[in-house]
Amino acid sequence: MRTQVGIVGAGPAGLLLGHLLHRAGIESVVLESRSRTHVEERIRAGLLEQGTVDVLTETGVGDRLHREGLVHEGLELRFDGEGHRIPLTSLTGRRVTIYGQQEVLKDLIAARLGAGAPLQFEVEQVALHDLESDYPSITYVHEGAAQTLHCDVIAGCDGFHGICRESIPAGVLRAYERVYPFAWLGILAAAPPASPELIYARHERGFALATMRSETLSRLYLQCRPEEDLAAWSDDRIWAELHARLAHRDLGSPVKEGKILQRGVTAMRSFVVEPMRFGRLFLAGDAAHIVPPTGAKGMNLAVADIRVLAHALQAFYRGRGMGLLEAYSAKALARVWKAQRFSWWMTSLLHSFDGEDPFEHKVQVAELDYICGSAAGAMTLAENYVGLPLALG
Ligand code: RFL
Ligand code: PHB
Repeated sequence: MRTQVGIVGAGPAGLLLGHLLHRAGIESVVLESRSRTHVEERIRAGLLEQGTVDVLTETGVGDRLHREGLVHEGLELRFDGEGHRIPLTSLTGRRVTIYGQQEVLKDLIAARLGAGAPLQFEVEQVALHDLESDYPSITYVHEGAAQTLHCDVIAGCDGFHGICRESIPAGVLRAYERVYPFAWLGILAAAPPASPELIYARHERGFALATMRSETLSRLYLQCRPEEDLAAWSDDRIWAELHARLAHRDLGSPVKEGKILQRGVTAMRSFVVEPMRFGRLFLAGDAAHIVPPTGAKGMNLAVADIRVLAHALQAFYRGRGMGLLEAYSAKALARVWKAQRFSWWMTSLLHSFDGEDPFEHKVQVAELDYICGSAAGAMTLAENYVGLPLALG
């Protein structure tokens, strides 16, 4: 088999790349190791920057997102028992939208299969070859048959645990990493949101976040230990902890209880590899970088990488040479590092580290107070949260 671009992974990065290339008349094959049901039901990110919404809308996959997504113009920071609103839209002119990552994936999968473009689920033993030549290839097994896919370029969109990054010889990449001494316990509950806007709470007992998926579905997170045993968390314990951490001093807890539909623990890590390229292999999204979820940047960064990569691939196929592909890694990394910085900063601002150090607590609260009390402080948070501009160049 032959195609122009071989795409490994059908997450937001791989599926969006396939979609943008298809619209530009460039052929691709998307290979995914999991089943379609698994990909469409895996609950992960939920908050889309305006730039992410814009690219989905402009390329014809935004209809359901506009019908079902919840548009937000602000968020709340809660600390020392009080709430402070950051008016994102009046500060930046931009808005964010709550729409589950798996819903974005359903829309992209439907568009791709509707267009008859190749997307294979449940592929096994994926391996990359001849990355330093002009004729790279991907071998894999699908429905019991061994396959070879010859391509011009390979896009490594297979997430943090994928094989693409690992296929690059030792010594080529430099990795930068920070592992945090905590994790998030997340639940999805059949309950109305705690509040119409997200609440990010800093509390002595640990961070908590109240977000949502719809008017009747809440998504709630609690800071916990990295090795946390879910079995130790009864429903009652989860709700009690959410009430305690999200409570307002005078108004009490805004959290509304409901049946817990799903629960899980997510490790927290910052990770970047440089460069995001080896020969004809280009890494994008979580395959190249991970952020802690506090800044809601992971999926949005994957989308931004893909916009840069798709633009460079179009230039390549229009006969403009390798110039923009050569520049891809540096261009993507400039934005990646700003999102890394923001995610690390939001994480440091809102979590408790190593029990409760009273000095650290005071400094965190002073910084939160500054952000909420100063136009410059609020703007710093707002412009990063809604997403920094992306120039394709
Ligand atoms: P993905 O989504 O991990 O997709 C990679 C795909 O590749 C497949 N795969 C392979 N396919 C073929 N061959 C192989 N050898 C393969 N190995 C793996 C996998 O099955 C998968 O389908 O990476 P991608 O596309 O780069 O997208 C990244 C995002 O998924 C991720 O950054 C976000 O989910 C992070 N994230 C958030 N991001 C946001 O922008 N906003 C948020 O509000 C937000 N909240 C979150 C999050 C992540 C979370 N978790 C669970 C990690 C909240 C949580 C709790
Ligand atoms: C979510 O809705 O799942 C979500 C929102 C904001 C975050 C992280 C997760 O910072």
